[in-house]
Amino acid sequence: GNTERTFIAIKPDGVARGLISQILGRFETKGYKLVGIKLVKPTEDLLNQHYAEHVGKPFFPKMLKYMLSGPILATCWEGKDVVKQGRAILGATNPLNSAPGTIRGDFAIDMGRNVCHGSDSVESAQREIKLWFKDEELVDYPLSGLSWIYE
Ligand code: YYY
Ligand code: MG
Repeated sequence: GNTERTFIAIKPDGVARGLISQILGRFETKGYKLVGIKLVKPTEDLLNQHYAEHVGKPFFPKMLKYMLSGPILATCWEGKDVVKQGRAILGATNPLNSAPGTIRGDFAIDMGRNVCHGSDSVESAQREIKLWFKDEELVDYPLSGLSWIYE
C-alpha cells in the first residue's frame, strides 16, 4: 500500500558538497513522506552490517574508508512503491551509467563517490531501517494534500 518504507542515505560526499536539500527535495516533490532523518557519524561495525553483502569484496576497504570520511544523512521515506522508485530517483550505481535527471546522473562521476544510498528491496529496506533508526526515531504524521498525490 502507501505505507511502504525505504532507507535513503546521503553519503559523506553528498553532505560535504552541500547536496542535502537538492536530494531530499527530489523525494519531497515526488510526494513521498519523510518519516525519519538524522546526521550520523557511523561506526565501522554499523557499516559492516549495512554492507554485509559486500564485506570481503575487492572494493570494500576503499568504500569503507569513504563511508567513514564524514557524516552521513540517514533518512527514511514512506509511500507507494517507494523502494523501487527511490532506486530510480538515485540512478544506477555507477554514475557514468546513471541517466541525467537522477541524483547520481546529475551530481556524480565516480562509483566510489556516488553521493547516495537506497535500499534495493522491501526486505533490505526493513533490515536497513532497523539498523540505522530506533523505533522512536521514526515518526508518523499526515502529509498534507494526499488526495492530490494519490487517486
Ligand atoms: O546499491 P548500490 O549502492 O547501487 O550498489 P551496490 O552494488 O550495493 O554497491 C554498494 C556501493 O559500493 C556502491 O554504491 C558503490 C560501491 N561500489 C564500488 O565502489 N565499486 C564496485 N565495484 C561496486 C560498488
Ligand atoms: Mg546496494
